[in-house]
Amino acid sequence: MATPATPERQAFYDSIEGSNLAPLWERLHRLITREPVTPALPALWRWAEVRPYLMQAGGLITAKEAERRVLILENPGLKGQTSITHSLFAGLQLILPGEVAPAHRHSPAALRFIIEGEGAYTAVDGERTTMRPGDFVITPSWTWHDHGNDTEEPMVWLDGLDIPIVRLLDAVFAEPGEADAQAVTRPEGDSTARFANNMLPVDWQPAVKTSPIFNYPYDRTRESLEFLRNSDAPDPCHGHKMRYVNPATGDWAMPTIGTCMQLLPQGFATRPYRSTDGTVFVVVEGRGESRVGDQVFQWRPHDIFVAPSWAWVSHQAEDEAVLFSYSDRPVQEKLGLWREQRGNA
Ligand code: GTQ
Repeated sequence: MATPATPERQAFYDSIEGSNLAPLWERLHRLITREPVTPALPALWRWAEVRPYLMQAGGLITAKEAERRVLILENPGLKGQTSITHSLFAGLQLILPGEVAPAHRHSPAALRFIIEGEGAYTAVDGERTTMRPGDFVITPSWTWHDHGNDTEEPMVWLDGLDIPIVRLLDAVFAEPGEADAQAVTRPEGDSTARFANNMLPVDWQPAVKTSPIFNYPYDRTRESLEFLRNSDAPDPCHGHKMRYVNPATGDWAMPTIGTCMQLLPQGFATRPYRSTDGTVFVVVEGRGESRVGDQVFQWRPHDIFVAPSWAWVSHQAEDEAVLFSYSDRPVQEKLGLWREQRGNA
């Protein structure tokens, strides 16, 4: 209920402002809403439209000068805020042949979801991993990382970071590296051999909250989805949906960002679904359309779209489709805030 600001009340509000005081009753119902209210809007970025701009950026600035040559996917409801949802950042990063995005580290964590190109690397704390389309690669909080492209083709991936969360908490730290490319101290495949084959070194104890696997390759993800498609009925709201896990804990792969991959069979239409974690979707395979709130997005491979918190989402796959997604669900779960609702229609 609005409380009318009579001249007498307004004079009072004006008089207390200088003492750093304000009347809660003027604001309460905008703060404590019956259900989530977000300025974030549903939005779609078409690869066919974005890719030429990315290549144009490639001619304007080097990866070294830019430090990270990234076009921010900024939510149209959050202009100037450098974020795709209230809590998460998304950007498309381009590395051209021969370039290195120099080493640095920071407290915000990053995921890379590979879109185009094959064979460039990202290095994390002395180990390189070769990136291929559909791979999900993690840069945990406060780990040294640089990216390099020794191939003949441009390499593009989606960066998903928890920057807005870490900024909300005023816990951002960053440090530049001493050299552009960090020294390689472990052979490629080290983390996969130790942690990604359903085993862990016998006495190993996790020192951080992030998965010790730093590349979840697409061929293995795809193999699971393929199997599920052939053996299970699809979930009415999700199709066949899997979450990426930290094998040491069974928890999400990253402490602040939850990541999933889902397969929608050809012709499948999901029932509406909503949850409190605003979610970024990347189309990996197939064509289809998604209704997000009052918008309908037609999509094809490499398109990216965002569903704000508590907006109804339903998908319809024209061909068999595969969608990668990420959100702040692990944070909300830890805080006891996460909710979901399944619709019928
Ligand atoms: O690769 O380190 O998109 O620090 C934004 C900030 C990527 C990165 C981004 C970053 C990075």
